[in-house]
Amino acid sequence: MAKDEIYAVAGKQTEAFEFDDAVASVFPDMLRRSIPGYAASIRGIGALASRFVRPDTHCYDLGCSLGAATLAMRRNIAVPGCRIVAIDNSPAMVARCREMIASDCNENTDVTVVEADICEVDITNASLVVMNYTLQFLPPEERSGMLQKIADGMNEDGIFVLSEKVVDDDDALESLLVELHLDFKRQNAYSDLEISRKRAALENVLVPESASQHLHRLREAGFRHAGIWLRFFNFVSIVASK
Ligand code: GEK
Repeated sequence: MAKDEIYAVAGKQTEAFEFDDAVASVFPDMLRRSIPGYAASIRGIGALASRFVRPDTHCYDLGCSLGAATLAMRRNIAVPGCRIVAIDNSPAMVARCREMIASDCNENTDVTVVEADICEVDITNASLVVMNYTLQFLPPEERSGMLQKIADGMNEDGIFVLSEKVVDDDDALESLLVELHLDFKRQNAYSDLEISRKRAALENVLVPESASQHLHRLREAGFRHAGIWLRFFNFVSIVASK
């Protein structure tokens, strides 16, 4: 797995973060070392796929990157006639995702990888929709419309997985969670310089909200049941159903 050294070298830190070829080429290492609970989120998505995906329905991986969640779904879908639609608007991610899917030997479920803005795609007949750490990259004013579209396109017994970096409503807890996340990155061999350069690059690109804001917005979109099923420091994953 190629090592993420993007912010170890001078130069990049003056540009806003982008999902370009340099990021795509080190992405698995970047996520493993940056997102507490990432591996658990992927495992959980697999478990939810085996439980919730119904025959002849669609599954969506919105902001699929290299397709980790898509592959977890595919390995765990036990029913026929389904299609996974994996969508990302980064050409570098989509190209590599297509390679990952092509080299996957489990072909039980069809996968279509689409290069598109998730705000522009239709969601229909969905039994599972996954947004694993992607809503945080949409402008806040577009988030309610996105969730409404997901709710409208989901079947009554379907499930939505929303994973996000969050901020805490309590200032003291927020400071603690930020410190714990910094320690997590240091333990994963990111230097303080790399951490501060990446934080500057993500400013106004990744805009986190509180878990309570997400839960409120989900209820407004028509998800009557919504709650946190996974949390590690300031990263949460929520499941929601209608
Ligand atoms: C995983 N889910 O491995 N339309 C389409 N894609 C977008 C958009 C948009 N409007 N905005 C951002 N993206 C993955 C990890 S990464 C999370 C998701 C992270 C894409 C962007 O190109 C990137 O590939 C992904 O969302 C976010 O489970 O890097 O923290």
